[in-house]
Amino acid sequence: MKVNKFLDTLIVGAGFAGMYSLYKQKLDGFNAEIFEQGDGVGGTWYWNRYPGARCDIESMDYSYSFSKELQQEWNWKDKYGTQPELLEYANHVCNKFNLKENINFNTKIIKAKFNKNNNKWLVETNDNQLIECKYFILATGNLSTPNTPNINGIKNFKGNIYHTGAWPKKMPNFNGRTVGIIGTGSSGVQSIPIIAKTAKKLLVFQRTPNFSLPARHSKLPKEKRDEYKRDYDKYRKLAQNSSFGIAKYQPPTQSAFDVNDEERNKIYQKAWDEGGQAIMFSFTDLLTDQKANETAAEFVRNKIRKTVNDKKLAELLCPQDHPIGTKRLCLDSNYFETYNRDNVTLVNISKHPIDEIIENGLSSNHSEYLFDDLVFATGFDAMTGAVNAIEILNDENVTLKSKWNNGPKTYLGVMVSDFPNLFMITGPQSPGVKSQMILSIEQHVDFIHSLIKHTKHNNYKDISAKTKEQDEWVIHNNEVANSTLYPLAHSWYNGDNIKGKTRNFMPYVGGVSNYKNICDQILKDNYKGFEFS
Ligand code: N01
Repeated sequence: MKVNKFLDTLIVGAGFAGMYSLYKQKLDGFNAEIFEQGDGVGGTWYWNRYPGARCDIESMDYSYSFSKELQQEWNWKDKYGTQPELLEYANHVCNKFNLKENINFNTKIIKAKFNKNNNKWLVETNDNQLIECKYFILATGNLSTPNTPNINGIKNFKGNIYHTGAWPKKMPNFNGRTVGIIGTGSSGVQSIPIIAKTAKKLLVFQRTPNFSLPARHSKLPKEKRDEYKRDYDKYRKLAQNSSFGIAKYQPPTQSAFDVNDEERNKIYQKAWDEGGQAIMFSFTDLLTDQKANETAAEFVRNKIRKTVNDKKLAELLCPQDHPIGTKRLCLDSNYFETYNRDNVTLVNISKHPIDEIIENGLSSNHSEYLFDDLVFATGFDAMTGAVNAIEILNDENVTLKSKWNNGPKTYLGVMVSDFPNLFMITGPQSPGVKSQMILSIEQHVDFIHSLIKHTKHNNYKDISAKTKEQDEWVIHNNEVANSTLYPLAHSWYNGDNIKGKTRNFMPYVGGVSNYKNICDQILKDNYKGFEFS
């Protein structure tokens, strides 16, 4: 077959990771291109256009730091970026740094095979292009493969079906319609209050309630924006040196039991009033000690009980199955208040699971529920879904997917042994999803770029991760996770949400600051754990 294009670097995905990676590659004179299946940049913020979609990290943090000019010229309008604003920002970055000329839109990468003879990857697209590249970078995102549960009868449904993670560009009009929504994770929690405002009736099918904290959205006052801009370096440093990559959430210093009940509740109340995830940063042991965690969990449950008028309904909305914070916390605007509306009904499908979808609704062994439109807010095949969707073969014809059958194994979340010159940005066993994503993306891209530059400047043919160091990293990742309460939850962090996926806690929860120090030390230690040929 004829090769259509020769590149130094092929990057998959034009989200924030892919764009920054392309920027770095171009800056250093690499012949690099992105292949992106959508028709625009933005990744998550391109696909998740559902009503109410916005970031749960404040805009002044959730933004690129690599260009001082960019961070000074861009004026965030909202405290938490809305999806349209974030997409506009992504487009601005793309234009400002002339990235578009190196992006192939509407093109999906379907296969990649490493050729040991020339130490290059041969990559195939869905429109039969063949591209040869030396470095192959997966910037495919962690939450980018929507999960639509395979419910019996789905094909029989006559109304419109939507998925929050692949929302149409033209906003559907729910005016006067009865809508059914399945799922009460972040996407459901954000969209339910908005859909409820226009729909004639909204039926929420809840299997497991989630903890959600008030976001307390507001416009971003100019003074606040200016204050940040005046001292941006300071805030970026604070973020880098924190656990989750957010400047204002510095490590707490006392245990939940260092204070009495009254004092503890005062601290929780202050954090609740502030909004966002502040509560989880109140005490040192909230994610390591179940009793400490329960004090915060019960505080939040009591808020739900106070908000929802119907007492039985309030109990149904109170999470009891996992410690607070061990599943990704939702941030909401009037989520629990929405259940006081006459046009909203919560259907408890944990008791009566969905049997099948019928042409005008769905049925359980208990009842039939009729609606015009169905929204799946059922999440993603997280962290490995998008990587496994590409058939990636090493020189011995072994697929990455088969290597990961019992869960992903990576070195630092950036490389996999036996797959030379293949990199992933914020892959499994890195802090990516447990951090301010753009900060982690920048750190990962910088690190990967150092590895690539070192390979090139020394005329090495390839770079790969050593198996021993990779295995040690995976063990370390699991040890860190097992010293916390995270594994107690059934969550997408460990693949529980996907039928048949091996249970494996994927993110590194040792903190972004520790992780960056480890990566920096590896560079200083002569690229420890990597081998070059
Ligand atoms: O997905 P989820 P998401 N039958 O997996 C239910 C990020 N994000 O799209 O818990 C019935 O959290 C499932 O029920 P259960 C953020 O990191 C960020 O909401 O498995 N129900 C659950 O209620 C987030 O964590 C932002 O029992 C089924 C829901 O669907 C991540 O994306 C906004 C079912 C899925 O919840 C994913 O969030 C949005 C079935 N067969 C998302 N299958 C912000 O920045 C699944 N469910 C604010």
